[in-house]
Amino acid sequence: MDHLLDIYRTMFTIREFEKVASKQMVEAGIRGLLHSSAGQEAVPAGVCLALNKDDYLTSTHRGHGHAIGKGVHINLMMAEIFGRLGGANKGKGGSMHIADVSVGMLGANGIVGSSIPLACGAALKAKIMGTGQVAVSFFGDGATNQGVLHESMNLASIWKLPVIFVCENNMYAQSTPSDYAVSVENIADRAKGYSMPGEVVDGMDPLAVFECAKKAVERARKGEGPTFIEAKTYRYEGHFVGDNPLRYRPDSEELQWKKLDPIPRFRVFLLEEGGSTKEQLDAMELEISGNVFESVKFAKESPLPPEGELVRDVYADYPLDQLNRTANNRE
Ligand SMILES: Cc1ncc(C[n+]2csc(CCOP(=O)(O)OP(=O)(O)O)c2C)c(N)n1
Ligand SMILES: [Mg+2]
Repeated sequence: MDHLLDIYRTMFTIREFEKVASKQMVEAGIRGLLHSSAGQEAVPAGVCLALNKDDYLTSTHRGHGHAIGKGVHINLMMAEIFGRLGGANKGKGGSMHIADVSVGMLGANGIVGSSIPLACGAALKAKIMGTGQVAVSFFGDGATNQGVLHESMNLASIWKLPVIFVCENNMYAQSTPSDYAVSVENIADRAKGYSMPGEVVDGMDPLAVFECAKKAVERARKGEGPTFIEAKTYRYEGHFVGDNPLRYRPDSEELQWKKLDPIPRFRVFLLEEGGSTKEQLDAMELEISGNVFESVKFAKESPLPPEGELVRDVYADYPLDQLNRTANNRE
C-alpha cells in the first residue's frame, strides 16, 4: 500500500515540477534549455522504487524525473535551474546537470549517451569494493544509436557489472522518430548482442516498470550482471521548452498517448483497488503543489553565485605542491 502511494507521489511531483519549471523558464527568463519529462513519469517512479538510497543513478538532459525519483530535494533542483547558489550544484549546472551524490544521483548530462559509461564506472566500484550497490543509467532511444552505449554494454557484460540500462523510448530523438532512426523494432533486442536479458516494458504503467526493474536489480545484486530495459513511453511536451512538437508529430498520436497518461490512470487504480480515498489523494496533490510553489520561492530567494564560485568544485581538491613534487620526481 505504502509503495503504491510512493509511486503516485513521485509521479505527481514530477508532473507538477515540470509544469512549474517550464512556466518559470519563460516567466523568469531563465537561461539555457529545459527538457520536460511530462508523460514519462511512470519510468523513474517504477525504477527508483526498486533502488536503495545508496544505489547509483546517472541521467540525461531530460533528467528532472530521475532526480526526483532518486530523492533529490526539489528546492535544490529548482534553485539549480534558476542558476542560484542554493542549487544542488551551486547554480553551475542548470537543468541538464543536476547531481546530488548524497542520494546516489551522480548527475544528469547534456551530452547524449555520456552518462551511460559513468554508471558502468559506479557499478565497477561497487563490484570491486563488494558493497552490493547497483547502478542505473537512464537514456533515450536516440542515445542507443551512439557507440558509447554499445561499448558500455559490452564491458558491463564481460565484467558482469551490477548495472541496469534503462532506455526511455519516447519515440523521438528531437524531431526524428525512433521507427526511422533505430534498426530494430524493439531496442531491447540489442541486448542479445551483449549476452544480457533485454526486457520491453510498458513505460506508462509504473507497476509493470517496478516489477521489471526489481528483477533486474535482484539479478545485479546477486552478481549475475547487467540487464537492458526498454520502457516504451511518450513525452507530452516539445523536445525543450519552446519547441512545438506538432511540427513533426501528428496530434492524433499525441491524443492516443494522452489516453494512457500514467497519472490519472494510477489515481483511478488507487481509488478502485489500492484502498485510497479521494480526500487522501486530493490532500497529497495539494501538499505537492504547495511544495513545488515553495521550491520556486526558495530558488528566487537564493542569491546568484559570486564570481569566486566560478571554478570552485570544478576540479577535485588536490594538493598542488604534491602534484608538483610528483611531476618533478618523474623528470
Ligand atoms: C552527443 C550529442 N549529440 C547531439 C546532441 C543534441 N541532442 C540533444 S537531445 C538530442 C536527442 C536525444 O534523443 P533521445 O536520446 O531519444 O532522448 P529524448 O530527448 O527523447 O529524451 C540530441 C540529438 C547532444 N546533446 N549530444
Ligand atoms: Mg527519445
